[in-house]
Amino acid sequence: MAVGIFDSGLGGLTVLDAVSRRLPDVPLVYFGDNAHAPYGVRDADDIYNLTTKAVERMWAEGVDLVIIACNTASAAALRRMQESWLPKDKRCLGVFVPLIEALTERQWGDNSPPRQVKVNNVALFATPATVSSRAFQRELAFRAIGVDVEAQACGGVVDAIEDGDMILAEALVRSHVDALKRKMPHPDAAILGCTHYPLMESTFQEALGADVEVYSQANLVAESLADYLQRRPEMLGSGTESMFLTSGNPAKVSARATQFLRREIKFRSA
Ligand code: DGN
Repeated sequence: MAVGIFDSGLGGLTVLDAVSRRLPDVPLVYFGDNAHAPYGVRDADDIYNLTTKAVERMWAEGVDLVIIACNTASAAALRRMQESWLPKDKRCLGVFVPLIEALTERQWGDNSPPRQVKVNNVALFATPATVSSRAFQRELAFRAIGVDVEAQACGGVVDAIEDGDMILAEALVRSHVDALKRKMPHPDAAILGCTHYPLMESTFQEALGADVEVYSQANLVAESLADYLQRRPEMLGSGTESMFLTSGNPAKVSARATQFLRREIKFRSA
């Protein structure tokens, strides 16, 4: 039985890459909803409908556990999916909780009351839909008190990366960091709350300054999945090859993914 990794497009390959390095024997089924990307500017109902449809498609490949690697879908749809849609024998895990557990120095599944943590001022960089959902702040409030979060919607960055225009992406990141700093001059931690932003991590770090700790998701999600599978080995099987599905044009998506990961990736039509 494979583990599914869902993203609105190619950004989730940063998570797939980290998971396959951490858990090299676990077969993965990746679904990129490239036909409908980007999600960051869609409304919550739309994101919910697209995400549930994609997860159902992954179930058809025998996947019982899906990582919703897309922050926008994790923010706008995951809670609703878990509360009113997901059958008992299926699981969907999001990408905020591992990040917040790292930020608040908690172990997986620690449900003790919220408490004071080391960080006081947190800058969140994410898509407009993630920022307006306030899902990050909600999940953080379950675990920590006294943390001030300033969120910056980073319009345009995902499109620039998807288009391969890294010069534009860099300029946009710098201007979003400047905008954030006008609202919060001295953050002590920064969250890259979008699958694509690890590709710009050095630009974020440089623009923020060396004293700001930048939290990027991919490795934290991989670590949290390894931990989860150790506790829930029945969610895991072996034997199948990894598979890449897209709702978009497989030839185009494969070419872009191969560039992205610097190894050959072959997508097939979902
Ligand atoms: N994958 C999305 C996210 O992590 O928020 C970014 C791409 C998008 O659909 N906007």
